[in-house]
Amino acid sequence: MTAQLLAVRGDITRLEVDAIVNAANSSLLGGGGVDGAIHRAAGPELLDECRRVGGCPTGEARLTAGYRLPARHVIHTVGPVWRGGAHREEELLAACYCNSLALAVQHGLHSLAFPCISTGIYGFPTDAAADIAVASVRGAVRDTAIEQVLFCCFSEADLLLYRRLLDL
Ligand code: AR6
Repeated sequence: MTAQLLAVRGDITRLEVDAIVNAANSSLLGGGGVDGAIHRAAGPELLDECRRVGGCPTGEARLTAGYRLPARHVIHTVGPVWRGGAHREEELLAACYCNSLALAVQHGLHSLAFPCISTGIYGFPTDAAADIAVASVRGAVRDTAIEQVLFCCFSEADLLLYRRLLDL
């Protein structure tokens, strides 16, 4: 079966999917942006579990429960900080999408939602990031049990970028 890839606009903490992906930092101890929103909505139990996980290197992903979120799980991944493009930023961003999906597959999940990883505080150019996100997800869902992937855009500009890439 081919997975459905969709772009939606809104707050990722409201989505009822098997897992939402968090654009975290390598401490996994919370921060601003989408990370802050996810921790606020999930409640303090999420931070307790993240402390036990003990961090995550850039490009990798870790799974926790979703606690008070409508999503059953959170997949925390750490995007690269944009430093001009010559520091493996593209490869590391692609790894975030691929490793998050691989973790979802390992845990038997079927639906997940991604924010636009690295494009806020970490400064990755939004159009290049969207190209990488869509290409990585298209490749990684092939021959898996993943049924639906939502690209959750916070801005109208991001929504338009993803809609164009997904031919919606
Ligand atoms: N739902 C969906 N998307 C959101 C939400 C939300 N509730 N809030 C923000 N966004 P950012 P990064 C969008 O900065 O660039 C944290 O402090 C936002 O508009 O959250 O990967 C971490 O702890 C943007 O499009 O993540 C790290 O230190 C996208 O989410 C650092 O920020 C990502 O922006 C990670 O920076």
